[in-house]
Amino acid sequence: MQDAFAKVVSQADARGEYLSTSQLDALAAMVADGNKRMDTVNRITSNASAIVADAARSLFAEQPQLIAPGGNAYTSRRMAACLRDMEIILRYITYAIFSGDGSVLDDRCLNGLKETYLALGTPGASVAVGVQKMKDAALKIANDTNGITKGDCSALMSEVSGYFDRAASAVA
Ligand code: PEB
Repeated sequence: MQDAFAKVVSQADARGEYLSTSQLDALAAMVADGNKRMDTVNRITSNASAIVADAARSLFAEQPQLIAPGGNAYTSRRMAACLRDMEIILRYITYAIFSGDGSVLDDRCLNGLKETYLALGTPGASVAVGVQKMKDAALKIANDTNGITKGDCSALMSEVSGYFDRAASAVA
């Protein structure tokens, strides 16, 4: 697990070089925009239950076979496991946003997840749809300009999108 700082340090160390100007510039920009990152993590974190529940509700409305008898989220036990999985994925995405680096998400959550779903007989493609729905909700909440000074968050939002896309494509 690395953050954006550790990553450039290990890249520079692998080449036996000092940090480059472009690396320093990129990190300086990240620090300058740090409040946007913290706000984004805070907003997603404090709305996590709603993000998960709404995405799951919408997934089950689109794919009712999941909650029909015999479905992969049928019975409370499987429903609970499903909601828990979505919550875990969202939690690791917030860690990646906070760190400015996806390695925590890759190493501790996504690595082997597709194989786990294959072994369980859980449809990874449906999990991916759930993740995309969480992405839409999270971006809406993170981008809500109500009550805050409006700034340019486009780069951060595309980074955030990227973590959700990475999670979705890892299980699909
Ligand atoms: C991954 N999910 C499940 C299991 C594991 C994970 C390891 C098996 C053990 C258990 O049931 O607890 N665990 C989870 C995860 C990490 C981890 C992400 C990362 C660190 O440690 N069912 C559906 C939907 C989908 C779903 C498509 C969107 O119909 C999920 C939610 N995951 C689901 C279900 C089970 C499961 C387990 C239903 C239970 C499977 C079963 O027992 O049949």
